[in-house]
Amino acid sequence: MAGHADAEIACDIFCEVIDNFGDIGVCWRLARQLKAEHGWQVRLFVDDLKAFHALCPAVDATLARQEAEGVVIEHWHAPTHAGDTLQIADVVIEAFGCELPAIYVTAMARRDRKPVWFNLEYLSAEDWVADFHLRPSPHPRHAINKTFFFPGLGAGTGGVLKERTLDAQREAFQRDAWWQERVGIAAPSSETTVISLFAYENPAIDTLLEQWRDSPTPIALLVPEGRISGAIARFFGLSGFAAGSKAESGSLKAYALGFVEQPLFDALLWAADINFVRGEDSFVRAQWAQKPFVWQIYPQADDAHLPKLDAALAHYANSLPEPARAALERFWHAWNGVGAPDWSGFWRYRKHLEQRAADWAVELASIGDLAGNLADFAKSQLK
Ligand code: TRH
Repeated sequence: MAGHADAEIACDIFCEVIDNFGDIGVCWRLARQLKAEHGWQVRLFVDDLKAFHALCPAVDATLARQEAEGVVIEHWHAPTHAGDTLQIADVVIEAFGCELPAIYVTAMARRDRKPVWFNLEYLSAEDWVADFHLRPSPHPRHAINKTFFFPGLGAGTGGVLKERTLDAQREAFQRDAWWQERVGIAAPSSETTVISLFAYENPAIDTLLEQWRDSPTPIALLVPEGRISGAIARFFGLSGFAAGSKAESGSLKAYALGFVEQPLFDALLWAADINFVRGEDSFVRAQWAQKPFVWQIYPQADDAHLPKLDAALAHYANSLPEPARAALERFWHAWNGVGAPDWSGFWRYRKHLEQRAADWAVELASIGDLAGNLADFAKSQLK
């Protein structure tokens, strides 16, 4: 029997928002891409529509069911809830180990044509990921397998999300217009180093702000309103650093930006010379931006995140000349609680870091994009 044509494939994605924006950020990006690039009929179950609304203002947090960008969005209001009528999709994605409604799993197992069931894991650059990617795991009670889908940075993993149009959009980016529109000033001259700062609270921020203030050349700091804003405000002696705020000290000028809908986030990364990013999705976007970046990994108990940080460095930094590689490693470590940041010792390798950023994007693209990899595997199973 012939496999499914893309247009017939119905896909349900289940997303539990643990905190912040990464869980829904990844699911929303994947949902849009499966719809727009693969023509799938996508339904996205999300338990927190407020976080979703921040990424997509068209989403109305009071509605049980709605549609945005061709994706059906269900407010997943209880663990047992699986939509008003129980429809089982061809492809079912449970994001980050969230538990599917039991009634839905039972119905999946009973379906004549079994759905392809993925557990989409968090991104990790660790080597073991390739060994576990696409491994099936039989359900303990029902006759159905779940497949582990591991995003990753290396060959044999599921890769990371990247839209087909992303590079063309980046190349068409209008820097001057962006500065006028988003920051309300003319774009700074090339003498100024532009830094974007999307971060969690971070004990290293004060030292870094001092180093930027005392820098021999001007620094423009762009700070999306969020968890780091309080520290910026305190540094400048302000009561807050909400969108639209500006502050200046020594060589450092800082500008607070509003949180923008997800498709507009990339432009911030394109506008800056170096990007501080965090979590999962912005970490990936910084790589596609082809600019040097600093990653604040999502902190875990017992420093379990540090080997993951080093695994990412092993991929990203491996072909840098040794002093630049060591400086990058030291700086990333310092931004993640190990050691003190040394901005000038890091940024003196700017040219090497820029070259590496461009080369790395080519390497990373060679493993294919996550949505395409997932769609290919699903179609190979739907026969
Ligand atoms: O928000 P994050 O820290 O998300 C997470 C969560 O903590 C999650 O639980 C954890 O498991 C995961 O990290 C590893 O960082 P992340 O992943 O970068 O997600 C932020 C999203 O917000 C990303 O999709 C970009 C988006 N964004 C906008 O859409 N507009 C904005 O203005 C900004 C600053 C970000």
